[in-house]
Amino acid sequence: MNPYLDVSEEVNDALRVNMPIVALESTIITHGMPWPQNLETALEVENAVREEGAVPATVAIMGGRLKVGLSRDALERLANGSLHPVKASRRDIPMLVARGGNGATTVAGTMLIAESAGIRVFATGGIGGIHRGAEKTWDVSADLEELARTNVAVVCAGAKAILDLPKTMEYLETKGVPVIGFGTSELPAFYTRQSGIKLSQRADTPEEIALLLYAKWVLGLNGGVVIANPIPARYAMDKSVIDAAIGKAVGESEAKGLKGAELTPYLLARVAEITGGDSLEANIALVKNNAHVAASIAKEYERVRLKGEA
Ligand code: PSU
Ligand code: MN
Repeated sequence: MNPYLDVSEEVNDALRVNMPIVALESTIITHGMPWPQNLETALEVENAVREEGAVPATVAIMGGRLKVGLSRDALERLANGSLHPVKASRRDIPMLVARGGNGATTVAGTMLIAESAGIRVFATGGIGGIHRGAEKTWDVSADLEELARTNVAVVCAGAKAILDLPKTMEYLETKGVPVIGFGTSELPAFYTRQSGIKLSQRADTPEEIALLLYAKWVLGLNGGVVIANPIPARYAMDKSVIDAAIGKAVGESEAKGLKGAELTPYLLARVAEITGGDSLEANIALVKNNAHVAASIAKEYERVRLKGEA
């Protein structure tokens, strides 16, 4: 057992009785959305998981402890910025633990902590990927490497077009990470339902996905799975509006010479500003939708797993 892990009582009970659990990340709260919508969204996303009969497990690092399952008070202190949490990916975790620091976990950080707690399903908004211009900058999110090695399924709305989506897909293919369209044969592009990129794998029910996850991990094929769930149609944005906003934000980031961990938060915040908050509304809707789908997958996965082990 990981001596730095603090699993909440609720999540611990759920693990003990094989209830479905959905991990949730915290960078989206601290570096992906403004206060106070970030706290409201974090609470609503937890509720979405509960509505499906699963238990939410939001992950963060507080006082050097790897927390799995946060109280409302802890969520609020993270969201309002009073803890000054750093964006915590795989590389940041040892230092935060050693120094008792506070961190909000990215997709990569959440995956590795979820796995160590025994949680296999995780819901978020969008994964990190290969940034535009990566042929010059080498900016490849650690999320992709984590997906290659850690046994957690990530339900997302695809990836934002702040990234180079074709390169991101090539990398996932190289690393053997299945990318499954949920009810779609095309990679969703976060704010819009379509990217023009065809997917090789599609599933139309949570059960199909659960069977695939079980097969993958029983086969000893370590690594994650991306479940790409399009934004609900009524919240999807106009492609020309969002493409223009992203183009502007990327151009500004290049002019400022931004790089490293600060780039993604900058782009997310600028796109929200440029669209006058419209993108934030879409973002909130798609994360909640992903939480519902992840919970239904977690339920099916528990059923399939318990049957397989019987
Ligand atoms: N993409 C989004 N929203 C987000 C992020 C990415 O559409 O909130 C966050 C996630 O936490 C993701 C991280 O894991 O940014 C990736 O950051 P980087 O590109 O620095 O690896
Ligand atoms: Mn990066």
